[in-house]
Amino acid sequence: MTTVLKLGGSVVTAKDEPETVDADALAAAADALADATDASNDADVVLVHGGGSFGHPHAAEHGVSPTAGTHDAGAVREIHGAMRRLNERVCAALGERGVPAVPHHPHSAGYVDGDETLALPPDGVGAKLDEGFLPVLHGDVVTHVGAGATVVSGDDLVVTLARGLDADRVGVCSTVPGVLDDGGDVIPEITAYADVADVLGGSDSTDVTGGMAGKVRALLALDAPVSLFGPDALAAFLAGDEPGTLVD
Ligand code: IP8
Repeated sequence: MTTVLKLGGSVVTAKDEPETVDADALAAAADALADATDASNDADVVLVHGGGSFGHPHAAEHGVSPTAGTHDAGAVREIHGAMRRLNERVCAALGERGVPAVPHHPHSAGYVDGDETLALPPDGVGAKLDEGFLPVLHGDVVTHVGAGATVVSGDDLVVTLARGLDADRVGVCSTVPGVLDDGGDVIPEITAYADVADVLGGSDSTDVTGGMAGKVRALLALDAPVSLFGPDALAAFLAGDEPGTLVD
């Protein structure tokens, strides 16, 4: 049973404080992962975390995004360096609790090819799982053919990894308890984009501003069921429940 789990950057960092971990939130997430895994990661969990107050401010400062690249190597080092620092903190929090967490940096392991596709060989991640490690990936800045380097989000990594590893379950933990309807209630299940087009908007332009539309579309295309939930439901998800919104 392979599970790909994304922890949103805003879950584990203090959003408005540059390069600041939300220590309580990270501890709570690490506790939940420690309870659900063992010292040899027999549960085959792959963790991906977002950028929060580490990667995003540096990316914004240099004008780098998924669609705007840079050839400035210093900018690349700065953005990637910030993400490595957060990754170290996440791995350390897990390691302190006996979770066999090891880093897997997308900047070194992958790139975006000429077809705008994220090429991240799943074999390296799979080998870590086979050896009993819990790979911890993160949103990053990666080489982008024809554009220098661009930002790849944790959400993109989740989709690529879930497909490449043939994951059985996917979880996306953010600060909201699921996909919300117009009244602010959690939509329990989404099986087709048409079901939620009114709420999420039909246009791709929503995605550039961080909307849910593109995310839900990409997750619907996966074979594995995906749960979108808030931090309070992380333990339940890891225990096998389907909290929040199920995209299937
Ligand atoms: O927070 C972004 O990852 P995300 C990573 O998952 C960087 O979108 C480098 C800003």
